[in-house]
Amino acid sequence: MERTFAIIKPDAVADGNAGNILALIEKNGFKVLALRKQHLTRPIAEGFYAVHKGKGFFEELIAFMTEGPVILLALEREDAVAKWREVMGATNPEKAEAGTVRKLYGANIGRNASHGSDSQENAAIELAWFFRGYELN
Ligand code: RTP
Ligand code: MG
Repeated sequence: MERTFAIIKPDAVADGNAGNILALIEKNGFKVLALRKQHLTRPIAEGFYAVHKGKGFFEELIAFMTEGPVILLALEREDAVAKWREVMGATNPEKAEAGTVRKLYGANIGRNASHGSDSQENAAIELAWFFRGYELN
């Protein structure tokens, strides 16, 4: 079994799409190990997205991720990292496959409804950034 880290981003939470996204997560065979609603502060969001610091979209990304509450998720499944990125679809909703989270609920490349770790290594780092070990069971 593999774990990944997911975020239902502020746009999707504000639009009332969190339940639909959770249903899609369960329909695709993920076990929700941990779940928490949280309004990210700037230091937490900047730490989480530190890899993007210096890029043109960084400020816009931090403003977006801190504009309202998100839902943080620890997910488990076989091949969880790749499978969750498949269920989310491409970063740009316009390029995402039909039926994916971003196609269904994303507005544009910035406001794209969800996050997913891009490797097993980053999944472990991101899970540890947001959850305590005892929460992951
Ligand atoms: P994520 O990390 O959120 O799962 O998304 P990703 O791997 O598909 O995309 P990544 O390149 O890591 O970008 C992180 C997030 O930054 C925003 N973004 N905006 N305006 C832009 O050109 C732009 N590019 C990226 C998106 O919210 C993206 O998910
Ligand atoms: Mg990424």
